[in-house]
Amino acid sequence: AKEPVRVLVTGAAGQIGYALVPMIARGVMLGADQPVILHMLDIPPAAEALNGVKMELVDAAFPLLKGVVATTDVVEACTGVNIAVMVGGFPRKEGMERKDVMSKNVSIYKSQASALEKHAAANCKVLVVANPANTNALILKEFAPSIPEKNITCLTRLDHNRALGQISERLNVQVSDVKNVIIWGNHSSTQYPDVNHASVKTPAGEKPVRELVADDEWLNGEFITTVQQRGAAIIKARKFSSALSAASSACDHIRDWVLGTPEGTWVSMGVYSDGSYNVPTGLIYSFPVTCKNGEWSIVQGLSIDELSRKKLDLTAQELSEEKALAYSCLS
Ligand code: NAX
Repeated sequence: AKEPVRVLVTGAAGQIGYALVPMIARGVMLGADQPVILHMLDIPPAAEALNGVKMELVDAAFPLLKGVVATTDVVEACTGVNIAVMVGGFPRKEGMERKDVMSKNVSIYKSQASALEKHAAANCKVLVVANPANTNALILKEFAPSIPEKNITCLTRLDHNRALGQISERLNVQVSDVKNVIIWGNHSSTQYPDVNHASVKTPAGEKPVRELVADDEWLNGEFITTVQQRGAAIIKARKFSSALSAASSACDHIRDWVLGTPEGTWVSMGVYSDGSYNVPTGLIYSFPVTCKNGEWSIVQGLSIDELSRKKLDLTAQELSEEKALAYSCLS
């Protein structure tokens, strides 16, 4: 039998946490044959709710779940973890300045970075979900210098999956037959959902999405804004932000990272830029990646047309500004 893997979920008493922990305990993240020990962290005001989640995990009698640590102590939460999914953060409330929200998150991610660096298992893989996801991940990277930068990522898989979903609905095809969309840049409304290299499996072989949709106006307009603003549309409909889709996408992100992407398929992950596609280094930016043996690599050599170039640069610009704002909160 396999040794259990320790998975940390911060913000585990929140909405995404509540959807995510049962998925992890059922093997959705790491496979149906992989036992897990869940580490759940939240803050003291949520301690009682967190304990309620722990009670439900016990009640669900998940065969793969070999233990649960539910704590408000960040050191206890981080100790020995192999995977860390960072969902906890300070939400933007009405009337709050961007800088104030950033400042709260910078201080959270700075201290959690140190705890992970000191106490997590060697080679711990980190996924930041909490917004501003890219910049929180960057702060975590900066303050955990001994964690390899390749191990620190942020979630844009939800945006990627939303793009697959929109194409599947439009063409009335199975979502599992659509692949290789790309989310470039920030997990924000400046992200660029790109279908220029995406394809659909048809009885006549793989066909480009552009050819099948045959409506560039829709692909360059409404499709992009729908994906960019899907989070807001969910809040409007549900009165709460995306939770089950965020949790499911976080599982997809980690599963593909650990177990590998299928041959011929890439996914989108926010990773530390190495300058590929002339994206500035020093940012956590969403790229198309393939994964093998527990490591991601950026897909190289894709053609970038003029419209795409502008959109790649615009979202990079926003990330540079967020980075500057985050740094201004450090002093
Ligand atoms: P909730 O407010 O329901 O849950 C957040 C939880 O984090 C709360 O239980 C809170 O007590 C806890 N928390 C706050 N500070 C903490 C700290 N220092 N340490 C540990 N826990 C802490 O939010 P939820 O809807 O679950 O969303 C969580 C985060 O995900 C938000 O930042 C949200 O903006 C972000 N999202 C990111 C997405 C992505 O694709 N990257 C999509 C979904 C979501 O909007």
